[in-house]
Amino acid sequence: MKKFLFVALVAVFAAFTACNDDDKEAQKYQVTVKITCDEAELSSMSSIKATAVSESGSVTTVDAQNGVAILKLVAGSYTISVVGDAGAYNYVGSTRCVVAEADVPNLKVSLIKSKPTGKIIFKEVYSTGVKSFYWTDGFYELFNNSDEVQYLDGIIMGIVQCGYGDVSSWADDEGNLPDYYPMGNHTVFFPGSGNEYPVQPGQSVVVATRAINHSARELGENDSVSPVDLSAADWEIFIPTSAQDTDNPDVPNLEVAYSQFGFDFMPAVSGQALILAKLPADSTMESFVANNALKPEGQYRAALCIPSEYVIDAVDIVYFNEDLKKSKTILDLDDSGYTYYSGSDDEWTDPMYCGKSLRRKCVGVSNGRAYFKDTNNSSDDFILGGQKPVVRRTFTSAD
Ligand SMILES: [Ca+2]
Ligand SMILES: [Ca+2]
Repeated sequence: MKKFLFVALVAVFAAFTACNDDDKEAQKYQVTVKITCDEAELSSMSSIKATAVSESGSVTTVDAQNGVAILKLVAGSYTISVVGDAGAYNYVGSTRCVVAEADVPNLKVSLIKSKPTGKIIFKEVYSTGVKSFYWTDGFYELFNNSDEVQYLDGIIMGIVQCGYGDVSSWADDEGNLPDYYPMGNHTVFFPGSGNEYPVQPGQSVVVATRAINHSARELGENDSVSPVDLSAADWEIFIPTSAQDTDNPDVPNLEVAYSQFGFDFMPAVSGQALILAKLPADSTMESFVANNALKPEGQYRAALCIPSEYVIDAVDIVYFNEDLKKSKTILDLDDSGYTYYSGSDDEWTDPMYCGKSLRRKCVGVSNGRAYFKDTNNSSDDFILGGQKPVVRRTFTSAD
């Protein structure tokens, strides 16, 4: 029954999308977004953009004038995110909106100051795996998007617990997320005492779940070729307590900060949010973990809960369930939008084992060096739906 409902819903969305493309007369309704924040802050922003992402993934972006953005949208459910550009900072906010065949005259979005533009950021991530049930070919490419040398030492990478389409069990009764991120599976980090592992401006490092040539694996009857060779990765995630994990001795290993469960580093193959955080200068990893491993009432087991204040980059890769429900797990100040994998280029289908990656948009190339979009709004910063993964993808111009 659930399967039938899912197929029917996809068919409805497909018809809906086709109708929009073909019929220019499709009825649109006016959504008036009223942006609230401090007057002085408002005047510090050079531009404010409002972006609506529909349930089927179509994106509409408009500029706001005098704190008001007017979107023209067909009936449906949307996530509206607003980003104000104030140079080193952005101001961000988001809300949900249902357009039910009527104008929405007064949708309020209040803005908060987001994190500064990231220095070390996710450039490309790949964790969907390929058929059949092969998921150890994941990789995470991190990039120095700044103009100064940055250090990997003490940078933590982790997977945020989600509700698999429903609201996270860590949210309160109103659905509000806590100001920390509960980590699932394994949380890993770069070793080093502070400045042992530099990354030059415009350079990236590739972290492999397993640093082998996945495209050379022997295929069974229903298997697909993995799109990636990770034998020359810069770093490898090796879980010493896992009987199944393998260690390429030529590729240095990240260390494990905290383990909950799992054979290896494994975000859900349908998508799960990722964060990068920086160990505070006055902590060791042992003391940080001891102070932040929490088991609030109602939780099945303890988790490493990383306070948002230490997060340096986050991408809210949402997990859709069969009824196309989804729920953000990242706070607006770290990522006011969301992105997702899709198994199909036309409309959303479950991406598990589809062999696609998510990558950030390139905003320009200067003297051969690429710069990537980082407005803390992954609906706008990433290519939605994904594409074929490329390790160390090169750019000659902006997207
Ligand atoms: Ca591994
Ligand atoms: Ca290794």
